Amino acid sequence: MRPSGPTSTSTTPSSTTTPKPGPDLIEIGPVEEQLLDETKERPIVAALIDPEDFSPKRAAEVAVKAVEAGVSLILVGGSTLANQGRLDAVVRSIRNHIKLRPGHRKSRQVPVVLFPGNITGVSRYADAILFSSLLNSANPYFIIGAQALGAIEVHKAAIESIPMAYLVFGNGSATSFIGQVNSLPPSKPGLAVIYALAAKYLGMRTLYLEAGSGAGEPIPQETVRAVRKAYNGLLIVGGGITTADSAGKAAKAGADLLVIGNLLQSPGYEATLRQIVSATKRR
Ligand code: 1GP
Repeated sequence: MRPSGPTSTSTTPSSTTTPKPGPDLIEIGPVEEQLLDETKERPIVAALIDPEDFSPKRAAEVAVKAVEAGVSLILVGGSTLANQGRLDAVVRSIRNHIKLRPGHRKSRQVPVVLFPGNITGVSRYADAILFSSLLNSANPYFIIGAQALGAIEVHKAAIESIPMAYLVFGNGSATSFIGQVNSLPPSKPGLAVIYALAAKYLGMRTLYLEAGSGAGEPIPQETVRAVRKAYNGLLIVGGGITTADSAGKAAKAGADLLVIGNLLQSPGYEATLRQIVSATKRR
């Protein structure tokens, strides 16, 4: 459970119609509110679908199975996504299939949220976007350049934006290569903590600790635990989580949201996903 603090308070919509400087401009939207609410009780799980790896039809099939297995969120994105039309098609297909399942109330509430790796990662069909800054990139483009270029699309699409700090650990992942990352050593918790504190003081309400898709080892428990102590916003952990054991460890260390990507491409992933979801309940 998150330590209590200012980042977990909810906001009330203003009664005036004209936006004014202050908290209204960074209002917590319904998707973020839902995530904060659900993670008050226990950690939750997200299924990550990369449109480069799934056709729109297959993406929807996997998303529906993931919801049946108990995930609370569908993330859509990837490091090398170039085709925005493909992204739109995948997001629409997932949304349509999740919505169209009759009598399945729970699945209707599962939001589809963008997890962009670049300016091509914006789709107006999504419920929200993790509007992230790759804080430990050596290239300012990934810290603020892409965000400035992509912001107008997010504005036009009028989708909910969830401000997020993104930290990438280790070498060898597509994320660290594409993002020109000054990678954090996974077993140096102190270095992760100073970035987590910077994220907190910059007002970023969400922090994602990323080991990289397909990582041999997830972020070590000691590192997640140290970051948890320093940071009271929504803490996301992903990369290399493929078993109930590794999911349970991340949950016990204090992660609020676990992201599962690669596993969704393995035969029999549904059963493992169910075990992962139930392992996160035992913090
Ligand atoms: C990648 O953290 C996510 O951005 C998920 O990683 O594909 O290893 O599950 P995996």
